[in-house]
Amino acid sequence: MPPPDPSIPTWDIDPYDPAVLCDPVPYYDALRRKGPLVWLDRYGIFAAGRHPEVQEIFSDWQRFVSSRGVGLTDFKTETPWRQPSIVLEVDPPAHTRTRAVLTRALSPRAVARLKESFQAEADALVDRLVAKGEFDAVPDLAEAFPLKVFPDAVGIAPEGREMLLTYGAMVFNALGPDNAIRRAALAEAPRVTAWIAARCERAAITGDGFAAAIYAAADNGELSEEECGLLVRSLLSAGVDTTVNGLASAVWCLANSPTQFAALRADPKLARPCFEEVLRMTSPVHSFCRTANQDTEVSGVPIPEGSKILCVLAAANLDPDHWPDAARFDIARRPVGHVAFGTGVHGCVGQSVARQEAEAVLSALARKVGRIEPAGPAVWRPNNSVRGLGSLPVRFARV
Ligand code: HEM
Ligand code: OVM
Repeated sequence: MPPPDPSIPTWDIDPYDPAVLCDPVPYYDALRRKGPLVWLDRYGIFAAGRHPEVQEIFSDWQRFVSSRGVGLTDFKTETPWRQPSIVLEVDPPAHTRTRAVLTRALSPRAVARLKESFQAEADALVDRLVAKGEFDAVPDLAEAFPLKVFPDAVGIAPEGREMLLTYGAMVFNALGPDNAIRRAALAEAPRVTAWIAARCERAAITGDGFAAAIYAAADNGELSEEECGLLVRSLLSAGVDTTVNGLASAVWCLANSPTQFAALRADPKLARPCFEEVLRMTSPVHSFCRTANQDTEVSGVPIPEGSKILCVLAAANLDPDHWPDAARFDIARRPVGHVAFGTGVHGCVGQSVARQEAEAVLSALARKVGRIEPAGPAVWRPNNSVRGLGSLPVRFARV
């Protein structure tokens, strides 16, 4: 498909090729070099990889809407694979109403209450892993920790929690094109969708966690009970794969940068800034789309109404014109303005939960592990929207 204007740089790359998804940094670098906006003729979409344009597009929900989907599917002309999210895939004012309920349910106070239980769980897990010595950090740490603490915090019963990983893979892969990765993930849809829907019902909710706080909005008449169920579904969609891949990437960064791990050990209070730098370097959500709902332009490039723009958060977070020594993993950097959580009205509403989980794990590593050594090849897992590892063999040496 030709670009809407002949002056726009055009590129025939497939960003969803498994080889690109598993080794994406050369693609990010080339995308930024080609221009502020690049036309991907294979898909007939724009892509933005520089920090200023990604920032601008995410900050303007009126020109660049989410209600036509944040993947390649245009909800205006094609049928979504599931009932759209009532927070991620809507625009203000509908968004404002549902977002307010999630903001309250995931408030700093609600999240701070979890600090001690997250830390106890992380300390116990890391003790077990140090005793084990050698293991795969993806299943044994990065998946194990969120799969325990997150459903507990939401208020989901323990049985069948692994299904949350399958559902996350469906949700994030579905945002990409109709390729083999997407088809394989969605093959699981009937079984998993029914399980998730049942977990989101009010009767299935346990305790006084995030889900109970969401359902309080049904009692005060703010939202319908059905809407509350869909917001619980949003937590289960967005809250597991993201933290799993953030934690796996954190271990990967630290295993490959012994001096940075030594700096973290020397000052365990660096756990939070360390995770921010991991997010900047590895951006667990590598890209999300927006759709132009009017003829407009960005950085002088004309964008016709209906255009999809792939915003490559991971490329913006490595933009050398924005970050000094962008390719260097430096836990002292304090990378304020990274876009790993997005920005603007849809900026991640669960970010304090993610940070609380990461702080617990990274501070346990800092206090309990002497060295993190690679113990085999790291294997990346191709995903149409998530950047992360499928396997990460490591050795934890005692302090
Ligand atoms: C939104 C990333 C953890 C729930 C987002 C967005 C990004 C993101 C990039 C913006 C989407 C957009 O603008 O289209 C991440 C990363 C995480 C993480 C990298 C972990 C490191 C979580 C957690 C939860 C969560 C733990 C739940 C507790 C959500 C929800 C939205 C969202 C509900 C939609 C917000 C809205 O549309 O207003 N996340 N997320 N996320 N995230 Fe997260
Ligand atoms: C949702 C949701 C929110 C953020 C990310 C996400 C694509 C889903 O509301 O279902 O994953």
